[in-house]
Amino acid sequence: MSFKMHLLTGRTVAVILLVLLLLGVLYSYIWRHYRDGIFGQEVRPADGSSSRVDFTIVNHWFHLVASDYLEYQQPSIVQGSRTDVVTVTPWLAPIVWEGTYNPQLLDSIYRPQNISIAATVFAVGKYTKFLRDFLETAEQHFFVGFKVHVYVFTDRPKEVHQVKMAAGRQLTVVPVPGSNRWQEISARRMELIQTLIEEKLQNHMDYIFCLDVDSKFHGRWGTESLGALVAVIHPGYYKDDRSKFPYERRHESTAYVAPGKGDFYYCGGAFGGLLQEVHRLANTCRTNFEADAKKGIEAAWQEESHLNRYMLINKPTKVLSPEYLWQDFKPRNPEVRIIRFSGVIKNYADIRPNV
Ligand code: 5GW
Ligand code: MN
Repeated sequence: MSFKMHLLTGRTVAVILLVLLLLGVLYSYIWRHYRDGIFGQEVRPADGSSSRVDFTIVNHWFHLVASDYLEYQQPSIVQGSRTDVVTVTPWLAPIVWEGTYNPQLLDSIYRPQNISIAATVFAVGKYTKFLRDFLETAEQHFFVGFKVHVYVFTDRPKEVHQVKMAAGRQLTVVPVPGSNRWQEISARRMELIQTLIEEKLQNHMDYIFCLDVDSKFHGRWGTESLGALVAVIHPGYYKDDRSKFPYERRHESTAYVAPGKGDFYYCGGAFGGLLQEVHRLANTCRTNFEADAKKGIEAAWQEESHLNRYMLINKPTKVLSPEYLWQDFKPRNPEVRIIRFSGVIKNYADIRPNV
């Protein structure tokens, strides 16, 4: 007894405390790096500047829990439900076509996760006239039964029609300055998406979709479209050889795509995914757009060209078929069994500013 007491006095106690302190510091240091290594995502802009954006851990995406009670048709492993179209990319991302998925099964997986989806839409100048149809049809078809937050960016907030929205769904109007130059509107779109994610959505929403306003929903657009990085195949080029894609072809542009390269031609009018993925995309496209502008270059199809360049290098993890952005003036092709979202026919002279 007296021997132990002797050991635990004076210098010994100090040494033990010091060792414990060191162990504590070491432990928290290791734990932090371990955690960051697994979940952390540093998003560096393309120009290599040091801004850092942290996103909360998104677990649900990696773990799909189905209900034990739902009964559904057995999926076949030898007989594809669609044989008239390609349903997977060479990098093994699904290409979503009607008939390839079970909406009830998908919804039953995602509903308990209580996911939230942000949607951005720009209505600058006379484009506000498209808002009402866009918003009303979104209520009927876009992620029905899920938490949806629509952000309308406009220079005419008074013209935003009050649309009755279901519980759990809301609309926020974000005032932006007007502009007569499409180039400016286009460039600002990516910047505003980036800032919205950084300032408003981070840690609140899971997914984001960025959509053109001159369009309407006609059919379901839901959980089947979820993915880390989601692109939509442009309805105008999906049967064409890549040499016909209207990529930016000048070397000087950061959107340049070499002849003989390219997977699909994607729409600038609809893209999305997880917040951190879309943040990275918006940041990169904006930076590249600005680098081009400094050299006096404007890519062939503005941000659509930059988006296509981005998606060539950063492969989308889910690809949506042209069902997800058709054009009203185009007759429906037989492989397109349903049109879910489609650009309306517009009178350009009537709506676009004189440039
Ligand atoms: C578009 C073209 C030239 C000049 C201005 C515009 C423009 C686009 C505008 O004045 N206001 C506006 O809000 N936009 C936004 O950009 C809309 O959300 C629009 O849907 C999107 C893309 O422009 P679009 O739809 O005219 O392009 P396309 O290729 O779908 O015809
Ligand atoms: Mn459009």
